[in-house]
Amino acid sequence: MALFLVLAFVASFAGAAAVHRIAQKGRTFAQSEITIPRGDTILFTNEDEYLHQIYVDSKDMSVDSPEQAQGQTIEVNFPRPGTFPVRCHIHPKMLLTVRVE
Ligand SMILES: [Cu+2]
Repeated sequence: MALFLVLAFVASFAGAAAVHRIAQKGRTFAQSEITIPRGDTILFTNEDEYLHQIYVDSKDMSVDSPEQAQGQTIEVNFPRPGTFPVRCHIHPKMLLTVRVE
């Protein structure tokens, strides 16, 4: 019985979602695109001295974060497959393309 519980515990973590980190630095995202499995989370950390913000506006996903001071991290989960542009209201040129498989 104890062995069964251990195996069930391991199995439940084998498919666990991962976390990716992308900085906002120099008024841009540290990378312009990323491909992740469905259910993963991206942590966006503001490494600039000015404010940033995160938004996604697509038919399958809508995110609109508060303004993000230097050093603050915003966490965004991507539960659905598709291609999602991640942007910043404050800096319209900032664009990260997230492909969720
Ligand atoms: Cu910004």
